[in-house]
Amino acid sequence: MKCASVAIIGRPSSGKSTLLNTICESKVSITSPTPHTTRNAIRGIYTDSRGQLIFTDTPGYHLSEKKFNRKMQDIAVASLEETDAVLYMMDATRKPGDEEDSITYMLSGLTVPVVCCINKKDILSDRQIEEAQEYLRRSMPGRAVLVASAKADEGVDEILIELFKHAPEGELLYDENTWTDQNLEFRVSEIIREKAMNSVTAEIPYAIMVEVSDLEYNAEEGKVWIRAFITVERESQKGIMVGKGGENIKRIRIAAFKEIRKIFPGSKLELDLRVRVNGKWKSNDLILSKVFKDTQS
Ligand SMILES: Nc1nc2c(ncn2[C@@H]2O[C@H](COP(=O)(O)OP(=O)(O)OP(=O)(O)O)[C@@H](O)[C@H]2O)c(=O)[nH]1
Ligand SMILES: [Mg+2]
Repeated sequence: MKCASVAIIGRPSSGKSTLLNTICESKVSITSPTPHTTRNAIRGIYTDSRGQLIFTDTPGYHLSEKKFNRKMQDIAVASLEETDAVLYMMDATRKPGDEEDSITYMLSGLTVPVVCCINKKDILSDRQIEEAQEYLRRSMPGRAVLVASAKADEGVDEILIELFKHAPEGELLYDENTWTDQNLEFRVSEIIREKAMNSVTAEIPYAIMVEVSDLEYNAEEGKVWIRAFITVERESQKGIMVGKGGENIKRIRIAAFKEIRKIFPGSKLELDLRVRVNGKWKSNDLILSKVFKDTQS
């Protein structure tokens, strides 16, 4: 049997979470067109007859002059060296710029195997694919370069084949039916955050946090009661989130309800969802600071 930990790295919106969901055939990590959707290190587990791959989906890597983020980059490099392999996702619909250069520079110095994947094949022209391949051959010499569509599930088997090639022999770390290690509260809050993010545009998605304040699950009686808060930074954002006559929050609730119910099959679900304003919170930075620590634990 083989068993490997794999960190998924790439710029915001390159499709890291989409790929993880396709591989695990489940909603492990939420997705949206807004960059910086993923805010925590999310683990997704894939098992088949070859063995187990334990993926960590990470927040999109972005370049910043801030000292804090440079420090984060150092932490990132150190934690990547502790994984068995790195899967680097590149979105070739965007031309590689400083950000891509900075990632490839960081990855090319790693001693662990790095598998490069040009994603979004379904919407790439042949020319875009060739340019991305050429870029990766130059900046990541000697590394495997694959082309895939995480969304359309094309070329994903080839990614698994390549990763298993690099995986060391070892016993399975998780039960073969396990596909995530997230607790119930976290899974519920992420589903609500995805529906909330996808219901609004512009700047608001960055202001959204979700907190599950109560979750009572009585498996014997087949009942689940959940109270959750969508927290935004300003009154005006609250107005948009709630919508005219409560229309938007109703839509979020219905979409979240459908998905949360799947976590508790056969149980009656009550979902109490509210919006509140809770001052300004430092969106990505604070949470990012925990990410790579989590990856290592
Ligand atoms: N056409 C197409 N779109 C894709 C593909 N993979 C992802 N997307 C879309 O790209 C957007 C970003 O996808 P995510 O999976 O959230 O990207 P991410 O890399 O996890 O982004 P962050 O968490 O913000 O770093 C979403 O709208 C996806 O539907 C793909 O293979 N083809
Ligand atoms: Mg993501």
